[in-house]
Amino acid sequence: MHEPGRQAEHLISSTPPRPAMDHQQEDATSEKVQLLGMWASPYVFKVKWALSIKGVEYEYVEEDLRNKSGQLLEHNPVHKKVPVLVYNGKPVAESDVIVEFIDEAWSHRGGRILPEDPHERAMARFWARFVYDKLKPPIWKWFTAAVEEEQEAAREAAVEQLKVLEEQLALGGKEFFGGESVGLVDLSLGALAYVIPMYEEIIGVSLVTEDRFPSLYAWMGRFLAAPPVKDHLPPLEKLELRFRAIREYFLKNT
Ligand SMILES: N[C@@H](CCC(=O)N[C@@H](CS)C(=O)NCC(=O)O)C(=O)O
Repeated sequence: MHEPGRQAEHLISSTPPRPAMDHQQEDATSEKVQLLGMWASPYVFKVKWALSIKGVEYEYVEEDLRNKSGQLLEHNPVHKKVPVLVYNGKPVAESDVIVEFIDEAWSHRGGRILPEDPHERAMARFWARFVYDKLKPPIWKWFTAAVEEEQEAAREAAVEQLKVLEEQLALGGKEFFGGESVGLVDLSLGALAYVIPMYEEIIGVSLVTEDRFPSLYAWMGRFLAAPPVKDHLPPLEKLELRFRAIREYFLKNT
């Protein structure tokens, strides 16, 4: 029998581990880090890139989301979704929460994911949310719309939000939203660097072109080539097949 209240309490009240790098000497053998994920999930990749920035070793556990494991249900009883990071048996769920946990738990190792300055940190969180709240919905709508007018309206809506992001990146004048290296906003936007070209290919319409969005276009290439990212990408051909199937499904069923 599930006891959602008790399980949620377990998730919320778990004592957070000491920052891993509080120890004078790192004892990697005393740390056990597991990541429950799914090969195509952009949320999981966000966490993989964050772990890569910090150089954290971990065991990756692939979940079958149609037949979720007892471990996933136990560790994320509220949402029952991946990713879940399990640090010495203690679970952390929700990718944004996990990324911040990683930045804090291994604060003295690897690059910073969130800026040190509180205002800059707030701004990074703001733009990371912008990506989820304002940018991803019209892009997904553009990809899945079956009716041409709806698809065009979604494309225009996505272009408006992309303009905002383009301006923001150009204003910063840096390689990444996080400055000279990949940070929170880059991680949140990250999967779009390979997803948008796939959508463009499948639909046969371009969205982020070099002439329309020069800064974003250059960022996409830089992000995919960045050291914490380039060796941790999903199998792109398999992913494209999956997206083709998803688009077929929406075309048939809407
Ligand atoms: N807000 C969550 C979203 C995670 C999410 O949607 N995960 C999907 C895979 S991409 C999942 O586990 N879906 C299983 C389900 O909905 O049952 C996060 O940021 O971690």
